[in-house]
Amino acid sequence: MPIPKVEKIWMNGKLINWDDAKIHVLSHVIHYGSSWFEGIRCYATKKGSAIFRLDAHLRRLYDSAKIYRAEIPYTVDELGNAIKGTIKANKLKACYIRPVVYRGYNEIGVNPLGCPVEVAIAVWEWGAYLGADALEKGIDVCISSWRRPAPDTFPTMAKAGGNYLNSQLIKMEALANGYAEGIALDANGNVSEGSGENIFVIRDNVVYTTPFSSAILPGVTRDSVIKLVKDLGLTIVEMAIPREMLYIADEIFFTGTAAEITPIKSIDKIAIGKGTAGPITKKLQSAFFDIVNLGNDKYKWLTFIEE
Ligand code: PPE
Repeated sequence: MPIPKVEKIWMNGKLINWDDAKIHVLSHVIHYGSSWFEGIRCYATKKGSAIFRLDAHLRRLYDSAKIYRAEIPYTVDELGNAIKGTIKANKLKACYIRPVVYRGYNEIGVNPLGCPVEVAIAVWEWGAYLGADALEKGIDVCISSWRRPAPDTFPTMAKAGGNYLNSQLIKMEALANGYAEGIALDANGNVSEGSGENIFVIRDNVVYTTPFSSAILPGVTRDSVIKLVKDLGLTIVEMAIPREMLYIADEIFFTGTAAEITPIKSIDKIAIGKGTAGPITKKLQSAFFDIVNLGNDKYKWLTFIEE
């Protein structure tokens, strides 16, 4: 789907026209993958437009840059205000927000330190990530033949553009084989995550998810769902998950900003549970959508655009 164009993009401190948001072909990021980004959703709640967990996403953006010794030339508050300003300027009620920090144009060569750290923020309307029926009926996925990076190769706690070459391989292979998404194992052969989602597995009413040490991105939705699981009075266990535990699970779902809470109905053509969204998945979906649709903010997760 082509990106649904809006009017303005925030780039290095200014709102400019969508078509003018360009960079030089010799920018460091193009050649060496030196970018860090976020995906954030703004929801049209019953109480007004609100950004979901803005602080957590901005924190991860600064963390990602720090891991790569890049200093973002704006404060957290400045970027938070820029995000709100970009949504307002484009008159959107609900949207996906994509802040991206990148090494720009100056020197060539691997060493990034001589290249400026630049920032852009784009917003657009983005519906269900894994298809219209996905949230309700679930999706068919496979285990990827591609693994997530070993711990001392690419840091997966950084949401770096370069990491998404690995994600692209996982996604393309899954699509080529007729699946909606792929799940990658980590370097030890334990379950890691999807190309753009974390994973939760339920068996005998216990909810399991993979730990940071399984080469995952520390998802903001993952963190939110862990809190929702605890509030439902259920047990959450973060542990290395063997591949075969997926096949014998009662329920499995993906979490992500784009994917939200998407049930998985089969893995490698083995039906999971009854082959539809299970009861705990449905409870968690309804707790999540109550917050973002109704604007019930008991967790202080929403930043309303108009205070
Ligand atoms: N793992 C990966 C690899 C990942 O990219 C995401 C988000 C997650 C886990 C979940 O993280 P969080 O959104 O904080 O709950 N993937 C983003 C990009 C998707 C894309 O195609 O672009 C997203 O969901 O916005």
